[in-house]
Amino acid sequence: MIQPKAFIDALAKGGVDFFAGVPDSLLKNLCAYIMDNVSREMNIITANEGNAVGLAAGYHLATGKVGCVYMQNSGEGNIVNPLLSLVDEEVYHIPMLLVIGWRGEPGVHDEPQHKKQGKVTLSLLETMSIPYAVLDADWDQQVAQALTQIRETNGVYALIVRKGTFEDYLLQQQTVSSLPQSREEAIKIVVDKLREDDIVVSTTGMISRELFEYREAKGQGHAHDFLTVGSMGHASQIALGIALQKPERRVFVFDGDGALLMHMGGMAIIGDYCPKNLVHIVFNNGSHDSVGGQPTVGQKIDIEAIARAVGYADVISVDSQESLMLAMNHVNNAVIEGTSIINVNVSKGNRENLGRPTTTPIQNKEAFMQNLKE
Ligand SMILES: Cc1ncc(C[n+]2csc(CCOP(=O)(O)OP(=O)(O)O)c2C)c(N)n1
Repeated sequence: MIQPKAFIDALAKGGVDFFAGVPDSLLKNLCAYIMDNVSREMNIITANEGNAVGLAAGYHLATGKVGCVYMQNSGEGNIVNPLLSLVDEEVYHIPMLLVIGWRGEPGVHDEPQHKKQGKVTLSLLETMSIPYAVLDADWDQQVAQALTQIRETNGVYALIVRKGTFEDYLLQQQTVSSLPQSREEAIKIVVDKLREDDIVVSTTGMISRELFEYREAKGQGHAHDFLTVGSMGHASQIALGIALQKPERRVFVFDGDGALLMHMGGMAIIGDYCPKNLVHIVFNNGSHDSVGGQPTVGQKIDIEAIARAVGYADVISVDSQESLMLAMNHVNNAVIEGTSIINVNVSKGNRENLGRPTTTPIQNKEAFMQNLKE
């Protein structure tokens, strides 16, 4: 296993000390070490992985130096466009190091949303003519070789990180939240206030897992919920797609702040169409809780003001169980001529023994579509 410190020191020795990226569970220890030991100016947690490529490109333009982009392989799709139309040698030819967590590696058990991405992770890089190495015991030589190749070719190089590659490192800069409710408690309050025929589109990570477990505990089945297990940041648009076709059904989005930020432009499209059967709920813990708790700007920005500015009809922000109940009563009883949003500030963290959905994505989709027909 590699010590995060030794890895970052090896990069620094090779002149790489600027980082941008979206955290990943396989890179949790590495990301935590970077958070604690690299200044805010030199480590930028971006809204999505494509933005991280943009930042590393800007860093190179300003300094002539090579930046490092860290990410989960789920984010490969988000980097394809800036890699091919900005960074590529046939365009601006900008050097960059990618560090990519390999979820869904063939032969290693993982969740369904990672399987296909895991299979094509390396071949996608090959298609983009990006050389790579899968880190192993000779990691220090691999890092040196990667940096030499980047220097010699002025190109991009990817280091692929398998599960269990990095030694543990515990984030020192833990932000302690004083908010009185957890995300799971907030989810329960909202679910308890839903009507029989309301449906939910929930986002990637623990939000979907907590929703699944609560439905299980209540014996309600799962046909009301579309669990967006992958495709981070797109749940609100899936919900918009449904809401516009099924105006007689109320559609609730259970979003995360990280997911909301990742593709925030979607809010403006919701605001423009503004269906009154859509309710956007953001469980805002100011962090990427599902992959290690690294901070987002979720609790620094005014989500209410943004929603209002892009045209949401009803905007509420709450930070206690009581105010969430009142907000749900309002959404249930008031006449609102458009889409509502409730920003629910919650504390970080989750239950240790939180399970995962036991239904497959296809079973989930079929039951959900059947429910929508009824
Ligand atoms: C495109 C993409 N990038 C990164 C990930 C890894 N990932 C899964 S959940 C998650 C954090 C989600 O944060 P948020 O939406 O705030 O929800 P929370 O986990 O805090 O409840 C990340 C980064 C992913 N699944 N897809």
